[in-house]
Amino acid sequence: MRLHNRVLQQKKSLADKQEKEAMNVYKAGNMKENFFAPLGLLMIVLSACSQQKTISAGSSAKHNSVLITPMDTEKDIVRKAANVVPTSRQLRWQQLELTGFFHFGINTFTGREWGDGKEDPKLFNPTQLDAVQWVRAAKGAGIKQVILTAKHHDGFCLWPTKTTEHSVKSSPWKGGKGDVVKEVAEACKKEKIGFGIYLSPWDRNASVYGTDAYNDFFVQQLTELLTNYGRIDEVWFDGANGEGPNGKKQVYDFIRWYKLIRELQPQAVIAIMGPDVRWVGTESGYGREQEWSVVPANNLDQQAVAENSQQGVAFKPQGDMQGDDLGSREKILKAKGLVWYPAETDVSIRPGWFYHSQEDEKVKSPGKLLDIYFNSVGRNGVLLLNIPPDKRGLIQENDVKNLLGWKQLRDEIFGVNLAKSATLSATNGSHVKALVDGKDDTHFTTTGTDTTATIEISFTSPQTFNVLALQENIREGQRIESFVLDYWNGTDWKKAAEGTTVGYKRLLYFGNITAEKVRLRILSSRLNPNLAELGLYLQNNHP
Ligand code: FUL
Repeated sequence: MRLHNRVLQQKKSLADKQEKEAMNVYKAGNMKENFFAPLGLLMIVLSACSQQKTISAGSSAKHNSVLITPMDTEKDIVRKAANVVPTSRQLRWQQLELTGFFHFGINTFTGREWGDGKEDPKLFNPTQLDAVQWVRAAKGAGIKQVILTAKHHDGFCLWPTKTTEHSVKSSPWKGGKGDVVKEVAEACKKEKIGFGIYLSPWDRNASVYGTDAYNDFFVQQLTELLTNYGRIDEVWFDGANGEGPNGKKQVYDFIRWYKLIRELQPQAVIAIMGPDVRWVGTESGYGREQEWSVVPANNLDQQAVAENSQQGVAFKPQGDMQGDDLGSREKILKAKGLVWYPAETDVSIRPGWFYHSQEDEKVKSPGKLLDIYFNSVGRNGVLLLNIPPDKRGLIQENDVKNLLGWKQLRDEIFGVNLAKSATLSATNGSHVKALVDGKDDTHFTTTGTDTTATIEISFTSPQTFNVLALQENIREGQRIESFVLDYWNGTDWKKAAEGTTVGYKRLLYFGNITAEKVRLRILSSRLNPNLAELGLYLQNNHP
C-alpha cells in the first residue's frame, strides 16, 4: 500500500510537472488563443480593479484566491487568508460530505488493477448489470454523489464512443448496444444524487497517445461525456502519466480540458488534477489533523486571479500539496498567493479499486468505515469511497451489508445532539442559538475584533458524551486555528479534547465524559471566528 502510494505520488508529481509546462505554454500564448479574449479582457480589467480592494491592507473583500504583495504585513496576510472563500461549486461539493466511486471496466473481468490496453473487449460481459442497485447501495449509506470510471488507464470505454472501437460497443454485453455511462447517469437522476465521471488521461490503448492528436481525441471523449448524459457534477482526472501503446508519453493539455468543462458543465468541480478539489495525499482514508482549505499557490499572478475570480478559465494551484502542514501561518506568510483548494480523501471499501472475488471477505467493516469518516469528513475533507461492482454488474452483498452497518452507526451517534437541550452562553459574542440550529449558513461570531471566544454549555442534569462536532460557516472563510473543549468536574475545568483547524467539519472522539457543564474555548482565529454548529454526542462501541 505504501509503495503503491509512493508510485501514485510519483505519477501525480510527474503529471504536475507536465501541467506546469503546459501552463507556461498557455500563459505565453494566452491572449492569442483565449476564445474568451474580448470578454476576458473586459473581465480582467474589471476584476483587476476589484482586486485592488483585496490587495489593499485592511480590506475584508472575499475572493476565491488572492495575491500576496511585498507590501503586505503579517497582519494583512492573515486577514487576506481569512477572507478566501469557496466558489459556489466548491461549496456545494463540500456540503455533500460523502461521495462514491464506481471502479468498473475491463479490469473487473480480467482481475487486474491496471489493464495494459490489449484486452479483448469481448471479455466485458456483465450478466445482471443493475446501475440502480449500485446507486441505491451508495445512497443507502448516505453517499450523495457518485463518480463512474468511464475510462480507466486501459482505454476501454464504458460508453459507445465514436473515438475508438475499444469500448462496450465491441463487447457481447447487450449485443454491443449497451451504455454503462447512460445507465449510471439515469440511475443517479432517478435516485436524485449527483453524478460524476472519471476519465483517465493515461490511455494504454489509444494509438495516438503521445502525439498532439491525443489531446483532440481526449477532447472528443470529454465532449461526448459532457453533452450526452445530462448534468455532470464532478470530473475526476487522475495524475497517472505512463507510456501509451507506442511507448510514448503524452503532454496533457489540461488548460484546454478545463475550458471545455467550464463551458459545457460550469457547475462541475474538477478534481485532483484540476483547479477545484485537491487530492489529500494518501489513499488510506485518513486526512491531516490540521487541514486548511486555504493554501499557498505559487502560480498565481494578477491575470490568473482575475480570470479565476470571474470563474471563467481555471488553473490548478501549484505548490506543496502533500506535506503534513499545507496552510498554517508559517506557510501562508511565505506564500505568493492564496487559494481555496479543499481536500478530497479517496479510499476503497476493498483492498483494490476494482472488484476481485478473493477480496469478498476483506470488505472494510462498519467500524473501520466509521473511523475513516471521523478522519476524513471529520477532518475538513470530503470522503470519496470506492465501491466496485462485481462481474455480474452488481455491488456484492458484503459491501451492501457493511455500507448499511456504517450508516446505522452514524445514525446512532449523530441522532441526538445533547447541546441542543442545553443552555448556551458566550462571554463575547452573539447568536449562540445558531450553534444548534442544524444550519451551516448561520453562525455565532465574536463582537468587535475579538479573535478568541468562550462558549459555555450548561445541562440541567449531568450528561455523558464522547464526541465533539464543530463546523465553521465557510462562506465567510476558514479561520479557527486552535480550540479546546473543557468540562466542569465539580471543582475544576478539565480538558476533554483539543484541536487546531475546524473548517467545514471537525469531529473529535475523546472517551466518555459525564458533566453538567462544558465549555468550548476558541484560542486562536485568523479573524472573528464564525462557528456554525456545535454538537456533543455519545458514541457507543467506539471501534
Ligand atoms: C489511481 C489509479 O491509478 C487507480 O487505479 C485508481 O483509479 C485511483 C483512484 O487513482 O491513481
